[in-house]
Amino acid sequence: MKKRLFSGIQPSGDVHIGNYLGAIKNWITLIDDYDCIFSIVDYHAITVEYDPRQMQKRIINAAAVNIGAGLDPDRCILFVQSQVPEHAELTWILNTLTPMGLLERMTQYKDKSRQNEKNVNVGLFDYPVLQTADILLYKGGVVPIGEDQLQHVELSREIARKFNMRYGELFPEPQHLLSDAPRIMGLDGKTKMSKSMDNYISLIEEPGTIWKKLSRATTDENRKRRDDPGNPDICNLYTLHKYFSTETEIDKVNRECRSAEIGCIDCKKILSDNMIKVLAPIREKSLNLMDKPEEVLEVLDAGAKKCQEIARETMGKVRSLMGLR
Ligand code: AQP
Repeated sequence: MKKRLFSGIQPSGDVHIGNYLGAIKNWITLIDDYDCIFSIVDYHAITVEYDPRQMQKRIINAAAVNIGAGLDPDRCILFVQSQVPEHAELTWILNTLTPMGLLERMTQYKDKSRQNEKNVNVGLFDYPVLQTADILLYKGGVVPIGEDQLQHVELSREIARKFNMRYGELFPEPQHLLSDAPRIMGLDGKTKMSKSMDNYISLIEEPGTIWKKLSRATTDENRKRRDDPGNPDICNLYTLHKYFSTETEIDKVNRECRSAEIGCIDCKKILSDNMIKVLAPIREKSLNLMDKPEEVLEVLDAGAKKCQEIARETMGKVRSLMGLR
């Protein structure tokens, strides 16, 4: 029996290269070793302001981009969270085991509260408990994530432990799994690349826009003029080269930036050309799928059916252990 793996992505905007390098690319390879369930977590995405008329499109696009990037729905489960209401039910139960003080410490909650000052709602506060329910509903033992989610997975372990101690052994304590790109920075080089910030390159970005965005991106800020030697160690774009360029190109950029043989624009051009090349097949397949939403919905419905069955079984056990009907 393969170990169960669970992870999710919010339909909160364009899926970007941070989501891809930090999570999706890893998910694709993990399918070989784990029994994988991936979710488009729409209940999470409604914790901030959004346009309900756009939500269905966002869900379909998020699924299309995941498949377009190489996530094979025949070899894993891909589904939409809100199609399995047990996520909300288990969240309520886990709420009763979660101290407020632990949730108050969550940095994502603090950051998002600052970003959404006019809508600091209970859902935003409770986000990590819903995430714990997502994982435990399927008895997910392994959770591949980006670094920003580490604190949440740690909390899920604590909640699982509490449930098991209080009501009887049922849940595994979820273990996180980081990719080799756990934190991709945004184009400003200062904040995490995020769907909700204007600092990302989407996986289906038009080639011209990739160049436009990279040409404005922040590099080594100490390098003021073309003739100044640069320092790749503190340049966010040099980090991106590591995921899109060849070894030879990376070495060359490293050397020639330090000696000022190339300027930032030259470095950006190489990165842009390579990024366009790497993302081209993902973009093509994703756009193709977006044009056939019924095919994507078929995949999602089939996934939901499988998840509903697993979720119903888990909730049966939860209710029985807790003395509920
Ligand atoms: N910049 C990043 N670097 C590495 N990994 C990242 N992830 C997100 N941003 C980066 C990982 O991608 C997976 C899916 O993320 P999510 O959609 O659940 O939400 P998020 O972490 O909140 O991502 P965003 O893009 O920043 O969305 P918004 O702006 O809506 O909050 C997760 O595994 C995440 O760690």
